[in-house]
Amino acid sequence: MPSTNYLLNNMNLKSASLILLLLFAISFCKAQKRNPVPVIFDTDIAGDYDDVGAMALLHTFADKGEAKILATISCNAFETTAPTISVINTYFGRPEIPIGILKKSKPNKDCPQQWAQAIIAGYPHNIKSNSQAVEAVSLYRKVLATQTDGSVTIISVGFFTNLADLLRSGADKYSSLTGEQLVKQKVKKLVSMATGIGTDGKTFSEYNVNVDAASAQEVFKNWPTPITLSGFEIGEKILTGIRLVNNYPIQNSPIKDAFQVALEKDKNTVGRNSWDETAVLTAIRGAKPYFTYRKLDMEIKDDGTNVIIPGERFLYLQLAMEPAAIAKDIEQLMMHQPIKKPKR
Ligand SMILES: [Ca+2]
Repeated sequence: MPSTNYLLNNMNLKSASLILLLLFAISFCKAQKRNPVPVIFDTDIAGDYDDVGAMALLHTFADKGEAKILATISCNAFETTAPTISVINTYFGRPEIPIGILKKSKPNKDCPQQWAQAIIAGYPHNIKSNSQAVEAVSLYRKVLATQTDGSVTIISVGFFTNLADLLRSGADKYSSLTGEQLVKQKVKKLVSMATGIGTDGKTFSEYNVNVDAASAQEVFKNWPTPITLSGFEIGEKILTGIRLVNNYPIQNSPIKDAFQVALEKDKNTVGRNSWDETAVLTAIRGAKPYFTYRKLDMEIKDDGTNVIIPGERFLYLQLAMEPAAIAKDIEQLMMHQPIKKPKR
């Protein structure tokens, strides 16, 4: 039979080991917890509703402490875009996020399925018209000027109009730097849903690029930070929205309503392609485990066609999992409910 002393010593040893293990676990968890990614989100939200899914993902990541949304900016002059962004920011309890818009007449791409008009009519929002939103480039400059050097991720899921205008901008009251210098100093990376690789393995004409090809040409040539591209063929295969609209416990959600209206209008029973959601997912969580990268370079022709050329300027996503498995995870994030739901 062991002596009392032996038992006490043995217990102390066990307790000490347990405490050490606990301390190790705590420090490991702390090391694992990353700081939220500061993001400026640029969208053409109207012509398609994957932008709605992308905004839902972004706010979900903000609720989880993985993203900090610095500004939400429209690159589409169509009348519903700033109010739509306001509806979604308000729904997720962040009505204070600055909203910008290009103060130009083009690009102007409407909302054929009328989902934007439906959620603007049905949900509270501060920005009632595009004229109430801030001019896009001045908002970019104002926000970037106050951020830590090399910290900001820009997610672009629309046209390159604002980004080209930002590069071309000159000193103003927010910064003495040119737009290109300001981007170089403050931006960590640009993640964009744009371009594609067609059946010839080389060329494609993708909407976000060809709507304003001149701006895309400028950004692809002069943008001074790393660029990640989610090409057309990536999001095309990832279908989401059906589980969302069939999720009965989700009520009074502009995200669900937008998908419901649009899917019905399109007579779509399989789900919408998740182009823009892939850009947000990659920008915040990185490529793994869903995607891998391939390094390549591209040139944008005057008509907006992209052509692969020798070089390694861009990180280009490639699928690393079955699209259905990626869709399941994306849709789960799209079904996240706001933690600060506003009163209706
Ligand atoms: Ca888009």
